[in-house]
Amino acid sequence: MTKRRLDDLGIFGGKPEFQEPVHVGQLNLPPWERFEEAFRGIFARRYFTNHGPLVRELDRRLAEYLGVRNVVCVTNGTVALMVACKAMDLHGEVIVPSFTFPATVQALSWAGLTPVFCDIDPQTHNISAALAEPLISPRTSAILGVHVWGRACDPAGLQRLCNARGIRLFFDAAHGLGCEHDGISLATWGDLAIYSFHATKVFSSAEGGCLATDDDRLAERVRTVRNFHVAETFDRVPLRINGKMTEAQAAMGLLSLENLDHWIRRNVELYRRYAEWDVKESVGAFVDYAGSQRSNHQYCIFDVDPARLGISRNQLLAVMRAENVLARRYFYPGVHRLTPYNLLFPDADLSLPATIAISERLLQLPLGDGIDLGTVDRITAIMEICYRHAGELRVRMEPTIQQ
Ligand code: T4K
Repeated sequence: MTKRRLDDLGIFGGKPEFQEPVHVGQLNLPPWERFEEAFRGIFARRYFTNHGPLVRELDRRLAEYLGVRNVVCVTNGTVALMVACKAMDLHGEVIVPSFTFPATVQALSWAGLTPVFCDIDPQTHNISAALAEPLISPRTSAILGVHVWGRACDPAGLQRLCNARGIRLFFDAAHGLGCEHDGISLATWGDLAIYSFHATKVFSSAEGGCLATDDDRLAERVRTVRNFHVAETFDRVPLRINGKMTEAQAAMGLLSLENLDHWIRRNVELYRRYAEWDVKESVGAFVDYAGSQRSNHQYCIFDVDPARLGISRNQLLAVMRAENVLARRYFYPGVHRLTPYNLLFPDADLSLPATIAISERLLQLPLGDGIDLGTVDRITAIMEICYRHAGELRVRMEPTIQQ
């Protein structure tokens, strides 16, 4: 039964709206029969890894889908970033947002590079050329832009800046498979882009990722760094790693690609349902994917402004958790506030005001094939109770959860 009053809410002792947890991740599943068939093939061939036929097919099919000359599949998105840094021979400092998943910055640390945190534009949630330019120093070797939520991270502006200053540009497009900017795939900007195929992404190989580039020579270096195997040798490559994707991952990835358009359409449908509620109630908290973007709509983001919604993001989160809706606070509190970066850069807060403000406001709500329109209606019904009874809710939640 739909909840109507504050006392119906789980946080005040009501029965949770959902018996099973409702997750933020996409967790999309290809048809079981097709998966079984693919695995029968792997068993029959007894060929499990080391650039098998399915991985090579996925490389090819993704290159076609993304409109780039080369795709190199790897174990996951984090390894893709680590491989990228070594293949590009980066050194010294790399300018990077703090408003990102920690893996973006940790990959730089693994590669022996120093992150220089750049603030974001509060509208786009991304860094821009204007924000990055003052951070360039003689030690800067690259800018690593992140296409947060799959929204393009000022690619043309950053490209102009990097060309002018003679530094490399690469992108973390972990969220961006299926996204375009001005009709162009995000894969084609910069020297290369990396993607994540984690289970929570719209395109999944359970774990997985890839590097995409139009630069054939860079692609060869990527292939070499990705593989500790000595059969492929090239000139000076700093360090190698085992980042090879398995055949099992590739099987899942190939089936995901077949279903990708369907899953994106599904996300759009669910996203619109959230948005309809947002517009009807004039909450204005919904972060849209308008303009020149084509988006995979993989993240449903509410910008919780307490002045409009009446309660804070953390209060809404606590209400959702009590209903078994496992909403998430990506990317709280900003990587620069996490150890070891808070110890290395104790004054970073001063130069990252938008990062801090945005990280304290956003809440990601469930999307993906595992939920339906009815689930969205039940979630927005909970939000509606919060919105309509915000004053009383604030008082009753004190002093447990404030900010
Ligand atoms: N760059 C950026 C900008 C990224 O966002 C990421 C990863 C990366 C780089 C690195 O890419 P990878 O190395 O991961 O390929 C999740 C994902 O693990 C991570 O891939 C993603 N970004 C990040 C935004 O979200 P967590 O720690 O928040 O996820 P987790 O495990 O808590 O799962 C989310 C929800 O899904 C939970 O409610 C549990 C549920 N779940 C999860 C998995 C894995 C399931 O129900 N089944 C599952 O199999 O990081």
